[in-house]
Amino acid sequence: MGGAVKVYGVGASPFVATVLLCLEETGADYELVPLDMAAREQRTEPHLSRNPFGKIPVLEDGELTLFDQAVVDENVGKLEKVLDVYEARLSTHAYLAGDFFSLADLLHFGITYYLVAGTEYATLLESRANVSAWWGRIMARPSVKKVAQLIHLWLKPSSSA
Ligand SMILES: N[C@@H](CCC(=O)N[C@@H](CS)C(=O)NCC(=O)O)C(=O)O
Repeated sequence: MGGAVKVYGVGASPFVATVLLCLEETGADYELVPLDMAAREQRTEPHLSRNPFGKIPVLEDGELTLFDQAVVDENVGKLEKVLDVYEARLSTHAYLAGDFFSLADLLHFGITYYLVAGTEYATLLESRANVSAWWGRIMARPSVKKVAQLIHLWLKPSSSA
């Protein structure tokens, strides 16, 4: 076995923190390799060779390099099953907890927005009529529109001022 798993990123990122937590919980030997986010080191080489999307975290275990896109790709099957459950639930109620917008919906926003706007998997939602309508209702909320704009600048910084 070759050395510690390397995690490229900064602990302030919730995605990095989640990976670190998994490694801690499993007792894996790991090393956090910080990037200078202020200097946009994640968007330059050699990081772009690790993750062409220029994101953190990236996990390197010997010859294996994993970034979230790979994790998403590998878990599409699981996500489809979860979305089928949502589809059935949302056939009887407008929102997850009932016919009212609640924390249950709100907590889905960040990661679902990322899936729709930042990956090629938007069709997973679009192909499910009730899930798609639910997402439309969420996206129509003024609060969501405002926050989505902020996220969009983050996902596509080149379009920001
Ligand atoms: N988990 C997703 C998202 C990761 C993510 O958005 N990381 C942010 C930090 S929390 C990042 O790398 N931002 C830097 C950038 O986009 O340039 C992925 O790896 O694709």
